Amino acid sequence: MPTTAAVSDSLYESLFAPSPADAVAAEVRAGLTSTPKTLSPWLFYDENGSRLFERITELPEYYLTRIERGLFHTHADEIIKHASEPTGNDPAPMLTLIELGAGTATKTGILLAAIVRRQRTVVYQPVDVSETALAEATENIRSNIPGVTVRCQVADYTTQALPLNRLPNTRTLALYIGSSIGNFSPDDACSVLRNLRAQLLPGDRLLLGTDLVPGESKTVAHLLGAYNDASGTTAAFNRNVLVRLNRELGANFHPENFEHKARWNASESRIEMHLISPIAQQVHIPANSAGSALTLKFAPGETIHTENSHKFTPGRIRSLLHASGFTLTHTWTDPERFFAVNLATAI
Ligand code: AVJ
Repeated sequence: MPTTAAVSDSLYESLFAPSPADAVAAEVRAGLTSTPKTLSPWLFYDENGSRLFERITELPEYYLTRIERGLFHTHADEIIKHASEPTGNDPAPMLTLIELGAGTATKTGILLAAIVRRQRTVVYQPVDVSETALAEATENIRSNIPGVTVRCQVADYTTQALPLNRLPNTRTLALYIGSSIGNFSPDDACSVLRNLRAQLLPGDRLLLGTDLVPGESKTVAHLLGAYNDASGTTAAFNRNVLVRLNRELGANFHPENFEHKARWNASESRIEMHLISPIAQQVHIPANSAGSALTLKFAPGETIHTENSHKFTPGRIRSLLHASGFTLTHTWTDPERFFAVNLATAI
């Protein structure tokens, strides 16, 4: 049963999951001893990194958040109407909202307000790895939108069971917005959505936000600008991962000795972020729970690949959803087709 599994899984996780410090040590060792060197993007989001990301979402060049928010403003009632559509066995379903990687949930309020207009009350379950972000989300929603009951859950939604405390006769609408799905390789994106699907019932809905490939109006220059902004905020966000490793692992990176670089990889349809070492240098990481001390050597021009941000075609979105157990039913995009919000039904 979904409820029992969720409870015992989270109990198991709280008893036996590696502590975050161990997870950082293990992830960093694996990534920086491989060729080419990599660091996983979840490492960006310490307190300072989360703050820098919030600033990125307000930059003029970073169109993703602005356009997605605009799509919600324009289409929230229509999105919620379609998500609440009656089916044979469920003539007037009430929605429960669950959000993967909710962060501070600033855009979600628009959708919650539309749900409350339609059904008066709603249970909202934001899931995130960051406890501080969830506290902010809860405060933000509780004080601004009457009728919402917030039940937050700290969890890694990519692998863990979700807190679906389903009331009788409700339909779950799962939100996975902001193009967070873009951080995953095509195979991993499919696994994340399948993990979600496994915890839903047929007829439940998914609202997926996806950044789009360049097209008639959108150019590669728009993409590169969004990941290499004039104020240097994205560069600071990228380098902050090295600051984090110095603080948490006692490493001795000189972040100013690494250059921020965003490049468009057309064959993989993704923006890549790298930290380039323009000079030969060595970095030391003391022994930790993941193993003995490390001396890392960087050749001039060598990079650490810190992030992939995949960009989608409509066909790719459709096939990814289908391969994960969903059917795409509606897509909303801006007139210039920079970004898409997609509604799908669990099959
Ligand atoms: C949070 C993964 C959607 O890929 O655009 C922003 C992260 N990285 N600027 C993205 C990010 C650099 C962002 N996602």
